[in-house]
Amino acid sequence: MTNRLDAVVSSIVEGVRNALREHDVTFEEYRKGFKFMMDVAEAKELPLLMDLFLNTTIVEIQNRQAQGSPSDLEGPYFRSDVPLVTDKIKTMPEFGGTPLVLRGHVKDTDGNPVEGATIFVWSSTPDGKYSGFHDNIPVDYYRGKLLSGAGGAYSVESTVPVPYQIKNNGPTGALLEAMGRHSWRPAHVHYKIRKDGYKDLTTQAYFEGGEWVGDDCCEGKLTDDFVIAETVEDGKHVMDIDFVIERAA
Ligand code: MBD
Ligand code: FE
Repeated sequence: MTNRLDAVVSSIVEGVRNALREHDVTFEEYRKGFKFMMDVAEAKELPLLMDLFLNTTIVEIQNRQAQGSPSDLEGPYFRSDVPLVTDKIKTMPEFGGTPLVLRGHVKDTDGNPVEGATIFVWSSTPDGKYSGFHDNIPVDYYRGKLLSGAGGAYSVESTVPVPYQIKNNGPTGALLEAMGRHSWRPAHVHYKIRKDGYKDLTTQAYFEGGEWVGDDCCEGKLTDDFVIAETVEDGKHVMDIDFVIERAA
């Protein structure tokens, strides 16, 4: 029997060794890299670093086999302890923001509607914060879970999110800066669709033409499936998305 753990870890180590050889990395540089990893651990930025460089690759591998809609990064700000919402997600009037209607359908891979699926949605405030994590914004704002109804339809109103700058005042931000890279993600809406008997679908949607859509620091978007052309109806922006979920094995 092959030892998969040994196979994967050995390949990772060999890949890193080859990178060091390729660039004639010196002992001094090696020590700096070593210190960087210690700093990342101490600043508790390991999840951020993984989102930045490696998580997308796992999503990419997952998407190779997928029959349903493409997955995307979950990111660090999912919360399952959120209220059930029907027509409106709570938003804070003092933040303003443009109304955004999130609507569409949940279907299975045969195109049949899926009713009673739970759709978690979460996105940034109009000033780029996530509730339940930043500035003491309560967790029941700017996020919620809704249920798909007749015909698999869902619809809920929130506000348009903005481009998001990942934490840039720690070692990860310093690395990006030193590499000459930026720390921005395009404006996005997160979704997680959950239904008994089906695989969870965790994904994100973006706005066509939005800043950083083609230059996400986390390289989150793997396909253009959920880069959505916004339409405006009665002064409200609309993000219309049909999700296809796959039966669990
Ligand atoms: C986010 O909001 C996000 O979605 C990801 C993937 C990483 C950092 C912040
Ligand atoms: Fe996010």
